[in-house]
Amino acid sequence: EPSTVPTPDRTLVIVKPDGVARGLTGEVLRRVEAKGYRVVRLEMRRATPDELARHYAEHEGKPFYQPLVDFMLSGPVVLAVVEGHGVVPGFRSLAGATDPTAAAPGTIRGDLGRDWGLKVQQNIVHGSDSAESAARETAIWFGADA
Ligand code: RTP
Ligand code: MG
Repeated sequence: EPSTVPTPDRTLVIVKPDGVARGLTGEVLRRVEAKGYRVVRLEMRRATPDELARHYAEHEGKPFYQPLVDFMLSGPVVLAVVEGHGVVPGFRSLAGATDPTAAAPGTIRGDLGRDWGLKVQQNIVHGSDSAESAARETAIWFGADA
């Protein structure tokens, strides 16, 4: 990032339990760094039910909500704060469509994901959908000072 950019944008990336279990953490971070974005915080741990209730509050009541929470509790996740101008839509482009069957080849989900016939789409990564979501989610996972 050129030092003339005063406040680079930030997004919250999560390598979901399927991505971690399949050994794709390095591949996801490689794509993020190869694109030119910078990983500024990185942590592997298990999510808690409280963190997931807050993170996925917008989906509460939807049919995939409980399967989604159970999936996200099924193993460790890797949390990354990623920085760079335009990184919020930029990482969404790298990730590809939510449904890995529909996601274009060249994207993380399109290249590495598939339909496993489960109640919830296991699609390797999460990326914040707006700057406001990124700030909210970063505070959930890393605290207000992140
Ligand atoms: P994400 O939040 O994980 O970056 O993905 P997204 O914006 O593309 O998708 P969103 O609509 O926010 O949904 C959150 C996650 O829920 C799972 N999902 N499964 N019908 C289904 O099986 C279904 N719909 C959503 C996916 O893991 C999705 O990423
Ligand atoms: Mg989303």
